[in-house]
Amino acid sequence: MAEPAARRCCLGWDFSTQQVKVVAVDAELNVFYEDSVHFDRDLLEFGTQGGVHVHEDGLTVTSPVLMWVQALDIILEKMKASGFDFSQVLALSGAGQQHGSVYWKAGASRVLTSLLPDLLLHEQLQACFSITDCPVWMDSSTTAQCRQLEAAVGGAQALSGLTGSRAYERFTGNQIAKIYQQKPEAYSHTERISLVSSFAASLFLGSYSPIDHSDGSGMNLLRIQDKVWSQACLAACAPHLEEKLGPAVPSCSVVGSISSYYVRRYGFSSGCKVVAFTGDNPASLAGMRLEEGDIAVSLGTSDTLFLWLQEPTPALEGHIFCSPVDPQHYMALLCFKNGSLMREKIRDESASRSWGEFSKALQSTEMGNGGNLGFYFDVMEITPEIIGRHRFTAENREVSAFPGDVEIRALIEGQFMAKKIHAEGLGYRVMPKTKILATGGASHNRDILQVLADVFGAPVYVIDTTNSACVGSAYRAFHGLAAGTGMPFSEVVKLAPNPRLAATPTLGASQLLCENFGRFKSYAATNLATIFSESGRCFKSRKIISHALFPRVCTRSSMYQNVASISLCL
Ligand code: XUL
Repeated sequence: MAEPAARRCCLGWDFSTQQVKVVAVDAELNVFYEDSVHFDRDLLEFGTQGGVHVHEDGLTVTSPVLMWVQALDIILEKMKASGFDFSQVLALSGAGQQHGSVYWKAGASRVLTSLLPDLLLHEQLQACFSITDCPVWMDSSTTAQCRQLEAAVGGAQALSGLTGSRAYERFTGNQIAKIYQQKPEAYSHTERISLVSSFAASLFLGSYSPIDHSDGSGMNLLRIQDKVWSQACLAACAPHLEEKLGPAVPSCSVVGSISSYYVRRYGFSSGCKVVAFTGDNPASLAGMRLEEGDIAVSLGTSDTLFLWLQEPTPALEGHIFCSPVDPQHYMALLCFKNGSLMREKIRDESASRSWGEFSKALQSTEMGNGGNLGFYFDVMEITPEIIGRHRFTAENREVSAFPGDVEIRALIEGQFMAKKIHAEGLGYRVMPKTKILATGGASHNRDILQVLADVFGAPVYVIDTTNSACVGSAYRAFHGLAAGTGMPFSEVVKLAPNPRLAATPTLGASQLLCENFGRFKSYAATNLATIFSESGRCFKSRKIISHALFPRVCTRSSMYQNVASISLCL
């Protein structure tokens, strides 16, 4: 699909878990070139599955750093062979899978700054890493380090208030702490620690790129309010960490010009700017062109929400990151495990395995579902940590089944009400100009989107996000170029194709759903309170994570008893 015409453009890169991708976007914001290198398929010698190695303990997950370097070599050579005109690239930026970390060995900086254009990158960087298998976001082996970090700063909520998230195993500070504790030699021989994003930017710069504020928020180390490293968190993770991390910079910073290596080997212009790389989720937010008050909902295997926030209230669930496109604002990320798989199960059970029947059920039932509410978590949910199916009638009676069409509406209304509750818990408020951008498998079902519009009281648009991190990176490169002029990101991307309107809220929906919403919240709160008081099991207080998000604890005893049987797997 290459079109070797001389088109001024920006490149957007994505160093994701399974592949490296690139797109070229011209000044009218048309994507005119795409390419990718798939780790499992194109770099067989590294023997990864899904781009990673899962270690014997089942918890440790790493990727070889040289595989990422070699993927960049391959893709650049492919572009060159296709006649891609690198001299037209004004700027580039990129995204990396979040939380993963790269450990540059003492002396690596010298190699980076003197790359020889006759050799490939991986031939020159072989000996530049003190850790060759990098921990990635799928790693969950650092529970001990998480507890240490939370204890050091006064608990999970205190850490969340500082850094935007309670301690998560995959977050980089905890990964660094594990490396320091288990491989102290390697740690002491490390001169610089990068995120996957800033590592990739460093390859283009030919020197160490700073970490940007948005991806830096996924480390449990950056104070998201004043955007400086937290000395308390640094000290709790490892010694001399600040000097190994280097500074953190605003996400729209130009971090330098491209290394002469790329000018001489590939014909880039020496004026080509490198704009700070960021995490894949922040880059996707840019690719979807989220604006103040907007929400993006990805309805996939699991459901993910991105929110644009002005005044975040960090909680024990979900993550707050600095915004990648507006230094004053924030984004939130919420992940719900019971997404499409749950919808498919209920479709199979209650709609004869047919999406058509599923839609008919939504059309034939009233908004508000006659007061019937349902919670459906067949796999252990993460937001909050809960499992089980529970159904309540309008009279607050728990029942073991609903008629099929009621079941279907209870599932969909329940899934979206839960999202709204958690979004509000992080400080999100629907604004008159709010748009909901839906993507993923279930975004093809208009009736599901109608419920989404009704629950949130905002119009729903459908957007294709296949390349959103890559395209968002190219948009961010244009934004970085314009940063000196103070032009807002929304202005930079105004020519990009508009999403398609799919559903508008039904008149009166929000009033009708309001009561259900309150009851839904109460059930969730009561549920946790009940389990807390009635179970003989031992709970860690941080596990009662929904309390902050479900503040309206219901005191009506009938309702209290109704939920006593809800099984929380803690
Ligand atoms: C976000 C996260 C994942 C990775 C995937 O917190 O861990 O979405 O960014 O690449």
